[in-house]
Amino acid sequence: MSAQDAATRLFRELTGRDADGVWSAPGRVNLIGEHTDYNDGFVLPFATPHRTYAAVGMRDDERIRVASTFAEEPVEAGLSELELTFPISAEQDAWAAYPLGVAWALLLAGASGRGVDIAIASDVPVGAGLSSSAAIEGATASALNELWGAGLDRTALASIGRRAENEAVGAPTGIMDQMASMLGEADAALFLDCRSLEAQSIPLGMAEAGLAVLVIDTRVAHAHSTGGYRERRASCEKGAAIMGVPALRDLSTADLPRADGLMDDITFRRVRHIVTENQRVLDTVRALREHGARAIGDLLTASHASMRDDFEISVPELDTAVQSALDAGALGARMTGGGFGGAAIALVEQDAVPAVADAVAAAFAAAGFAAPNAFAVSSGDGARRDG
Ligand code: GAF
Repeated sequence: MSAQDAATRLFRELTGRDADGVWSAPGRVNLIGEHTDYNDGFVLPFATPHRTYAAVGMRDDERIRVASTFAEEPVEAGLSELELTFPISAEQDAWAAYPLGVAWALLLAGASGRGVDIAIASDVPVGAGLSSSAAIEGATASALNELWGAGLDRTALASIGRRAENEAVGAPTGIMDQMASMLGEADAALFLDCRSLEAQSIPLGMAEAGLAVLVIDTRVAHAHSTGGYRERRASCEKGAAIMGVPALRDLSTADLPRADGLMDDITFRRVRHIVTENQRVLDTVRALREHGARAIGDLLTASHASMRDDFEISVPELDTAVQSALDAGALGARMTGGGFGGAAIALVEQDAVPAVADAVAAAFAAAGFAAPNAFAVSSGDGARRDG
């Protein structure tokens, strides 16, 4: 059964009636530009063909109820008491902070409306670093924006999703994932300036170039609400403060020698990753425009080396995925997303997809890692109404 049908069916089981509508939003693959978003920098993600569907209907009272195919029980709250709900401590209900957080953030932004029932189903792999969370946020925000007549544009809805993630879920993330999920376009990546939120669609032309993006899900679970992600963010803020700039976005590679003299080695390497990664995003956009997808492989691989050596957010499984894909002929490869697990991507010849996937699987087996899940992705559409 498709995820859309599963959401529609779950809604009927929950309420005994048909939903008022079905909305969906995709996950994202980040082509390049990692941890640059919360440094006011540049990113270049694209929307996945995998989507999350929300079948939604209005209620006659002021309550909100969310159900999903991946949870045993629905979670329910009064619209006026939503903020008392966060953080959700019961592990089995933690997922509900995403849709409930979106409703809460929309109400804070001035939306108003009656209660709603929401049934969610998804085919975005969870924990794979493809931002299944932004997909839930995007589908829910699109639905409530319409049903509550809030009239917010896609960029504003991305900010609603980010607020839910930061304040209701408690993950200190940037805006990249929500923007990619709301604004993605088929066969294009989204070149986003995370300071101005100005976004441009950059055609990828993968199929014309005979290339494919292979996602390699290492199956190493990751979370952004704790630990390493938060620490990296703090190091970036420290580096910017030492350099006397509002954000690391305001530094260029010419500033790095001065930075090196002013801060400890770890902070300097965190800063160097962000500064060089911003430059790599700009270089990738230029290469795509001037020469096409075949020209970006080395930039992807350089991005991975920077995350592995300077930002230190890779894990052995991600390094193995990248190296074995390159050894098998990939034009470039890098981990994608927040790191500490999740997925890598490899830019490969279309007809070499099975051979590269096999080579990566063999390298994982030889290293004693659990088998990875590799699949080719093309870029899909952003959030939309489906029914
Ligand atoms: C996660 C976060 F949610 C994004 O905001 C971004 O910081 C990314 O990690 C790293 O580039 O996906």
